[in-house]
Amino acid sequence: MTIKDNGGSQSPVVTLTKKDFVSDQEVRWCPGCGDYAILAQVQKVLPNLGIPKEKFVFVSGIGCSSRFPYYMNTYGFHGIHGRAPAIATGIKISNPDLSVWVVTGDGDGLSIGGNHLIHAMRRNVDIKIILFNNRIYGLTKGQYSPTSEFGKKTKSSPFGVVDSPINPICIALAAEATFVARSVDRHTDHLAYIIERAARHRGVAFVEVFQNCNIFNDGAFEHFADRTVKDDRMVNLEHGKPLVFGKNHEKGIRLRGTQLEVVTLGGGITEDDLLIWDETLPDSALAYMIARMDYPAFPVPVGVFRDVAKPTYDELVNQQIEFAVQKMGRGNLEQLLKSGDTWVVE
Ligand SMILES: Cc1ncc(C[n+]2csc(CCOP(=O)(O)OP(=O)(O)O)c2C)c(N)n1
Ligand code: SF4
Repeated sequence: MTIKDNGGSQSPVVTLTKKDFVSDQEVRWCPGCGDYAILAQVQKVLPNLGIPKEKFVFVSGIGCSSRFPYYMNTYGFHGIHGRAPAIATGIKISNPDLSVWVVTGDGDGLSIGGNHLIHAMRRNVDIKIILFNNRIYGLTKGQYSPTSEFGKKTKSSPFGVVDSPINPICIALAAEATFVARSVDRHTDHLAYIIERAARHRGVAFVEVFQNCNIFNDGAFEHFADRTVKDDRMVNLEHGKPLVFGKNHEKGIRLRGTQLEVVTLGGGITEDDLLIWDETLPDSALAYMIARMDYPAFPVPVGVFRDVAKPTYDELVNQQIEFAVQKMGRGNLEQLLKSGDTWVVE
């Protein structure tokens, strides 16, 4: 951290670095876990935001990923399973000037906490949610999660999973989250870009990160995200640009009627025929269709699916409180609880 005198009229300008966000706690994730890469990118991005360190708070639930707040040299709250969005909502409403982050896993956020996650998103609470999706329960040693593939054999599904997986991006879009994005733990530059975009969004920002659990689900994303194949098997959504992919930028995504299709450029097909990505569309139907694209029929999409503006829950709640205080004066909770129909049980 460096502190510069800015002429005396205002408080000094504080320049933070990645190191300022590294805590003194020993990191307890397994060597090689994708969580390290996500932690490193968050610590790298936060100093860019111009927000004082004491204004950040990281809230988590339970799981390997939920150990995250220990490793951040910021305020933090290792909460209860699946409830981080509720805790974060309370923090943001009562301290609107804080930058509030939720770190959750696919088990924490989509099994036990699915309900809480959906409501934080539909309310547009100004919090940033990073969902570490390793498609397995890591902390409890390898049971299947809501994002595990159909047929997957795990310790809790020895004959294969018989339920269909949740697509977290589709859930976020259906809940009308105002910022929805996806990245991959090892694509570090892309991940840093997405985290910074999420951080700068006003309103709820939901980011799914494909995260390798090298102990209980190693290589879950390798078949499309490995550096040797990703150009042909993934597509990066870039606002205002056509959906092009392939090692030589030779393939694209076209909208034909109500269906998406993969086309090869050339032979009469040009970039003008391709879908031009627009992350600001008020209707998320197209983003939903793109989110459903999956390998091998389609490239797996990453990037920003949606970025729209809407009043936030915390600002609306605080406006109502201000309005009520102006109209009726400051309340008294004790008196309120004892008012109206109350009984003494003896
Ligand atoms: C109320 C409650 N139910 C179940 C558990 C057991 N439990 C701990 S972590 C976890 C799931 C973790 O999976 P995920 O959120 O994907 O995180 P990961 O460990 O993979 O990062 C479960 C079921 C618990 N701790 N508390
Ligand atoms: S069990 Fe998996 S998710 Fe948990 S720390 Fe180890 S590698 Fe990471």
